[in-house]
Amino acid sequence: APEWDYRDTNRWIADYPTCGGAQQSPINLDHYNSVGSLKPALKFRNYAQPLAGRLTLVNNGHTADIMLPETIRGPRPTITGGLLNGIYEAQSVHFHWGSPGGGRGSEHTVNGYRYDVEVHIVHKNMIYGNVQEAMQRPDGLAVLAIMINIADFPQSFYPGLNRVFNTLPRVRAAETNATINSQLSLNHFLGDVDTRNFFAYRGSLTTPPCSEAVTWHVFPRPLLVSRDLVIIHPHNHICILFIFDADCKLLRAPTEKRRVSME
Ligand code: BO1
Ligand code: ZN
Repeated sequence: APEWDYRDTNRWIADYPTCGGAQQSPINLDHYNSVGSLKPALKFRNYAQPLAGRLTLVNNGHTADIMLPETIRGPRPTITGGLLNGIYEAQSVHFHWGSPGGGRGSEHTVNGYRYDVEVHIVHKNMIYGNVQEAMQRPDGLAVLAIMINIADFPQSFYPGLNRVFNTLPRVRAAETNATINSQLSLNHFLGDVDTRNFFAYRGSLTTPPCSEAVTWHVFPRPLLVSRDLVIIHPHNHICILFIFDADCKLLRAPTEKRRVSME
């Protein structure tokens, strides 16, 4: 059995005391309770760099995770700016989504609104040696959250996201892997999201150990993708799918809300 799951998130605190902390993510990002402040734009370096010949999509029992290989040819993709001090290197990409009939799947909400899918690009502060070490530091990690909604009339086509979603059926079972045989760059996960518009706040990992080590940048303007892009796993009862319930929301109440607008 996995060490934790989404069915009883109230138990997280018992096994991971940090999940009861005061700066827990996700939160509802509320314009009304946010503070607008001028911040430098987020800067993306090497986001167009091909990640590798092939990428491995892993069902780790909680999510579908893409670890970026250590042996990336060329320099590592990084981000700076926004609420960040320093340079943060991309480590992994994963997804949060809902179950059919079970509601939408984003973790963060904006003015109480939940999106269909939330993509997380996890970055590590360059000054720390690895993710485990960075997780112990308040400035250790930076996660970008890209929202996706299913739309009947999508505005754009996202071939990179398409290839990832098309691979999901091959990792239905926990602890299985599949190879994505195409050249992807991190730009494929950003799509054409408006990165000038973001909420930024200091919070935590959204799952155990819930370390309060994450500076979040959440882009509220969703990518619109076509239904057939994501409904390729119609009766998925595997553990990588989850729904947030009321208890979960209560448990992980908002603690800090700050809106940073670049406009
Ligand atoms: S999230 O972005 O807040 N949903 C999030 C939640 C948990 C993790 C990462 C991001 N966990 C950590 C694992 C590490 C792993 C790292 C990078 O993810 O605890 O073992 O190296 O994927
Ligand atoms: Zn996540």
